[in-house]
Amino acid sequence: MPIPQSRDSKIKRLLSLMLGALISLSYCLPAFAQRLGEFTSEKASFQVVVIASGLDHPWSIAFLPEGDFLVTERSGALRLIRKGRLQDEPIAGLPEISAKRDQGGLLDIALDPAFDQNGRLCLSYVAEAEGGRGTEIGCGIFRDDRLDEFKVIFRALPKNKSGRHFGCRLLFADGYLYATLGDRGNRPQAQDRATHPGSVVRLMADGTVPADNPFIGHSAYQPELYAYGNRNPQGLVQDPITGAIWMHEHGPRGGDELNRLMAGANYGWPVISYGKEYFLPKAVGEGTHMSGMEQPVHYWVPSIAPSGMTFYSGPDFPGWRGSLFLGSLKFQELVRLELDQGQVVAEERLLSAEFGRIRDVRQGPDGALYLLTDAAEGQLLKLTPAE
Ligand SMILES: [Ca+2]
Repeated sequence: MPIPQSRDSKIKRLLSLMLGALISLSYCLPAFAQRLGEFTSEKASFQVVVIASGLDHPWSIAFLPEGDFLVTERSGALRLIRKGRLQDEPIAGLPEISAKRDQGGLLDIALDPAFDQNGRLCLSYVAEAEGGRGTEIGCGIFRDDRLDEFKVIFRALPKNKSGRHFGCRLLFADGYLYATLGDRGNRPQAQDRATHPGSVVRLMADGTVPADNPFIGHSAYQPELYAYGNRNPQGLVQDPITGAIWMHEHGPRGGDELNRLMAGANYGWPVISYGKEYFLPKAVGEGTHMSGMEQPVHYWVPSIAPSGMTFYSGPDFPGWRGSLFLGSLKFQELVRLELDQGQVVAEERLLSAEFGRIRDVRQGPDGALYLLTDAAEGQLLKLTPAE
């Protein structure tokens, strides 16, 4: 016999049911979400669904508090996906961006850690000025679906006319903003601490230089530098458990690297590398080891062309917890690395050539994995447990 309920408790129960439905709706799939199939990993079974299509070479994702997404397109637009629908109009208020049919354009987006309170977000992009093009970072306030008060907080100098190796992954961690900068196709700059290209810089959130950056006090060096000797780093992520920061970079022909980011470290490019020249069977630089230069934790020969990167720590895939995921542009794969004591102990390749070049990989606030595919009709995909 059912326990009689007061009218109040019935209303409470109804309200709590409605609230639960609203919460589960916030990141749930739109009714028209297209399911692309089920796949198996050594440690999980998963399905892939399309969240949005029609993105022009998307580069990076940010997760908004209400379950919406902001996605950068390399061609220069910032797009809003609201309630599972890509909005027609790009976000207004962006700076002038130099986007050509090369590696330059609008690149990364990172929400300020206090985004919920201040609405602030930062972008990395390529800008043109005297001397050519270069990576810049600027931040603005996202309100009423536009970007207000946009301010440039960093310019990588010198600029040049090359269309290559702009980086630029952004990471807010431990109160700082880190950014990776490519060598702009001018290799010696990676070892030259008087220039920015080919390095990782560390800024305060407002763009000022932290007083304890490692090369402060060397007047010839750029004060923003945190590490150097990088070719084209485009992955940067913090381990949510250990707090360590990991990065990867594109090698030449072979020699893509996974590195631990450390203050003041020299990652060796172009003096040491596991890669070869593009048109010669000739190694780049002076070998693979040199004292004073870091060895990568892991490297890939042949190159995978690594893109976005994330640690997985969510509830959906217990077997993937602690794995480091990265996209491979070249092999059109999702790469899963298992780490133990800071070393890579296993590597698994997923989704080989299923969906094209994978440009970004992120764990969403809902614990699912999200991917961007790099194409003129790029997609935002979501990985959830197989049904
Ligand atoms: Ca290196």
